[in-house]
Amino acid sequence: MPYHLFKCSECIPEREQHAVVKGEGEDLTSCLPLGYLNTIPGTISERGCAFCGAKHVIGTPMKDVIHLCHGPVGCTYDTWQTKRYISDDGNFQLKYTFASDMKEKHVVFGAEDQLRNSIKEAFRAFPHIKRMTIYQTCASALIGDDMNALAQEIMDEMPDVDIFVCNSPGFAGPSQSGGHHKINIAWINQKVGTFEPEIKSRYVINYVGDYNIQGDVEVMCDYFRRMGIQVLSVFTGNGRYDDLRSMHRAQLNVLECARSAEYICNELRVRYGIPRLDIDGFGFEMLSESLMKVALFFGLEKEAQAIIDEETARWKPEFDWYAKRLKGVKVCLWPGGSKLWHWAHIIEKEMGLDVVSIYSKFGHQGDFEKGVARVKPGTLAIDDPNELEGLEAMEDWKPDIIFTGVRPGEVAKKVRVPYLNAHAYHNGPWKGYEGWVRFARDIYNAVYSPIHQLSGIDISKDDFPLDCGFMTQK
Ligand code: CFM
Repeated sequence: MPYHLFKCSECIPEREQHAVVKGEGEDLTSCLPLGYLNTIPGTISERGCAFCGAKHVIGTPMKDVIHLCHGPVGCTYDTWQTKRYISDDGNFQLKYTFASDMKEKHVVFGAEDQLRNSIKEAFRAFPHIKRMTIYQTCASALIGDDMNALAQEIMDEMPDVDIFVCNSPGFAGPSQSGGHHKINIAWINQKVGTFEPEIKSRYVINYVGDYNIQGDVEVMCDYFRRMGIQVLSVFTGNGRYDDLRSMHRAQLNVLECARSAEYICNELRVRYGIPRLDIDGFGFEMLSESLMKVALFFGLEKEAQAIIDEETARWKPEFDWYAKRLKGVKVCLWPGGSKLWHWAHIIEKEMGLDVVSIYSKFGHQGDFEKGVARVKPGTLAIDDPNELEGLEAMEDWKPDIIFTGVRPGEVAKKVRVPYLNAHAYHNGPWKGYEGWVRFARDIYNAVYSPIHQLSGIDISKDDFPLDCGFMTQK
């Protein structure tokens, strides 16, 4: 058995089936870690909750919308500074957060009046915004406030506003992934088909599962537009609420993050017959193949080839400069979900990095299947890791850098392993040809920065060496 039990988790033996080391000639059936199960009591999970997956990952990137939490004000925490899904209309959705501000008395006596007042107050405060999403939280779900009825009441009273209700409390799944599912289905049930768009091209797509982290969506949509394609809606980065109501009118769903948004694509296929095409915006080769796949669907191969040639010529030389200097750098690829397989082999193939470990906080077994298939023997794969396991893995697998989130990243810094923010990026966007250069540059800067060596020196000591001997720039 290739399972790996961390020393620090010996007291939680169930953890053993959540980590594997890929063996020589292992086939996937015997070396997949378990995934998408409830976190084992006693292990301190790094996962988010189902509310977070619905609101903070998928809901809030929608731009022209008041996003209101029906719950305690603390549930609104993720906002400007913690999320980086920018929009081109002044970042309204990041700058302002709204909550009905439930208190103990509301838990006892109900919070529907409080919510009604909050909705009206928010629309009054921002009269130019006519769209709203309301998110259920654990507190409001437990007391059973009927948010759908209330939203309908307000829409009847204010005919120019439209409200979407997302019932995905924190406990509605083992992780944020449960919330992705809930909001996908809620959106297609409540909103798709309720708005008719203006069709301006013979080629019309929805671009799905991209949340515009530091501008990813802008980069990708620029390629589509240059091919003559109309991007009817983006689910949901920099997306407009009414555009997303008209998703049923696209000819093709182009899906980037399958982990978080395959559900709505599958439903659009079943209900409206719109095919789903999975693509990949990371890496020169995968991006070029993706653009060509979209082009083949519409017969736009010439247009796609022109973009591929132009962008490759423009960005490849700079990329190569970094790739040469990244060869053999050992990486722990520790994101939340799909980046585990989006990046695993392409950073090895194109940048020469050496992936020694992959993990996912909430990936399903299908994600591990794709991830483990793409790494070499000897690689450690972990599902839903805890902080101590991360530390032990760094000690045993000795990465030069880890790609992960802020919390595990701060832990890595303490043991002087540089980290890059795989979620929000350092200097993104990282998608697209230009983005791939930015990613390589960020890795280069992290790996070759002397700061991690310098931080180990005790400057209070008399024998503090003036020549610190840190890695010199190549
Ligand atoms: Fe998809 Fe995402 Fe990801 Fe994800 Fe996320 Fe994210 Fe992520 Mo952070 S939707 S699965 S829930 S690509 S927020 S934009 S970076 S963990 S790997």
